[in-house]
Amino acid sequence: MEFRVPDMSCGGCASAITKAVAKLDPAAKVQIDVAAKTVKVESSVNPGDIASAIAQARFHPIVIVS
Ligand SMILES: [Cu+2]
Repeated sequence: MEFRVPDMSCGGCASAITKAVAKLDPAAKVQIDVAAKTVKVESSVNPGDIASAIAQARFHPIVIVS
């Protein structure tokens, strides 16, 4: 699945998002491109729940590929 996170702007944001996803699913693989503002996640958790976890870290993710 892939998300666009427009309010992600630096490595600190990226690590906060990675931690938020890992808290929900420790087995998730997270790949972040800060410049493109995209977050790719490999996880068996559904995209809505991953988006909620990212939102709880105070970002505003948009699902672009589920
Ligand atoms: Cu940042």
